[in-house]
Amino acid sequence: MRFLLLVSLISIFSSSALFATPKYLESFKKNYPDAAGTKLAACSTCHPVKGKMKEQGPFALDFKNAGHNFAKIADIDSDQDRFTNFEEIVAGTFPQDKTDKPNIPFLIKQIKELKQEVERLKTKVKE
Ligand SMILES: [Ca+2]
Repeated sequence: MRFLLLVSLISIFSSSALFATPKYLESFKKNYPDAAGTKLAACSTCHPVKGKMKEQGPFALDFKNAGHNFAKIADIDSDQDRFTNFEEIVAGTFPQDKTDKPNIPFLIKQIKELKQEVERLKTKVKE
């Protein structure tokens, strides 16, 4: 009985899926700190089917194919909804769900604020 329990525990803890998800979720939060407190900072951003962690959505597959590098998939539209993954994450919508899209006026406002911040930083660098 103890042997079976030990074998089960080894099997569970050696599963790469079990360890991979929290590691990549932490990486996601570091790459997108503003998304840390949103619905996107959850397993469902990469695993859209609840309870089926082995199933990966298009965002997760692009992330995997890009060597687990979020920067490399920022300009990709993983779910084919005409918004890049970066735009979706900034807007707080799922980059793996084509029915969940950014609100255009919100996105335009965010882009204007980012451009103003870039100009402010450029001015500061020149000083
Ligand atoms: Ca989407």
